Amino acid sequence: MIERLEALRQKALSEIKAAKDLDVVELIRVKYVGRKGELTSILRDMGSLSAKERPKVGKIANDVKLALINAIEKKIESHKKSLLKDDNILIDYTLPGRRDFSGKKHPITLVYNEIVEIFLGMGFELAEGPEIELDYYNFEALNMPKHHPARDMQDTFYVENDWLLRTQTSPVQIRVMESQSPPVKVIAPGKVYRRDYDVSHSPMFHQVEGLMVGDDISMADLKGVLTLFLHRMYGEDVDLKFRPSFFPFTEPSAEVDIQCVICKGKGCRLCSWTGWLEILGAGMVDPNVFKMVGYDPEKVTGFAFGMGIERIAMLKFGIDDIRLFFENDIRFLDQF
Ligand code: 2U9
Repeated sequence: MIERLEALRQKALSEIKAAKDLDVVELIRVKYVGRKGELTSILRDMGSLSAKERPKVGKIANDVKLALINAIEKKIESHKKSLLKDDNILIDYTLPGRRDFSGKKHPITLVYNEIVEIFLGMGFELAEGPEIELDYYNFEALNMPKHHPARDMQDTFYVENDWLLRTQTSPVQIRVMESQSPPVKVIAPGKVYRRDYDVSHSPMFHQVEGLMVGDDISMADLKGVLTLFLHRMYGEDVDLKFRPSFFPFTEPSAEVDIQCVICKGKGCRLCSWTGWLEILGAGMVDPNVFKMVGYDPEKVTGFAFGMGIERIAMLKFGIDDIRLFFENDIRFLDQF
């Protein structure tokens, strides 16, 4: 019986080796190790062996079976590989393709770019500056001397000594005015930092501020620029309201409201039943700010404005929690 097994091993292995395609390999598998195969029938005959011989023959029979199965698997693998290499025969073109995720721009980037494009279209130039700033540029030069109460309003991240994380992008405009004479017409977009965290505040958020300085720049110019901007952003038909406000760096100052994006002015939870949503702040540059940068407030006038990009985006897309922008949940980001 051992001889029969060895002969079968040799014969089967050489047949496997010579097989030209996978159909032949399958036939060989059935012929030798299938339920009615030659090896199976030899194993069935083991009942006639003596108790002494049975374990020895059984082990050899098992070895032969494993060797054949092994050789068949190897043959199938190498056959598949060679087919793939040769002419891609094994690729089933009818299978649905694997869909890749396509990257998308973050909603804040989309709105950021849109805002910048609108102001570039009105002739503003881009200005940038450091996020770690000197106290002087963030506060002093903007008419907020030490112990000014407005410094408390903007809870600040201090780095060390006079260094801090800017709480607004206004220091950029101070640096621009220090380095060039009027006229000035710039926007300063970028990251700002405040110690605040809830549904409408994030410790890091984005602002776009604007500054236009020259001869005879008036509140009417400010109103014209902001009206054009908000109509481009939210549609020509949206109503606007300019109302008086106060900022240390502008005098007079105004806040601008847009008609509620949800109820269109009728009154709802989002607008606290007023029909209006606060969207940005603005004003005429305070003469003290001009003095700090060496501009003569008797000769030049200018307007400035500031807005939070997250707020602009929340009202544009109807998002009620600022934290969604920073959690990076694909299900949220995929919608834009
Ligand atoms: C210079 C002079 C004046 C920038 C201005 C605002 C009004 C304002 C807020 C909007 C929402 C900040 O992100 S927010 O909380 N900003 O209301 N910003 S005027 O005024 C300047 C800037 C630079 C040299």
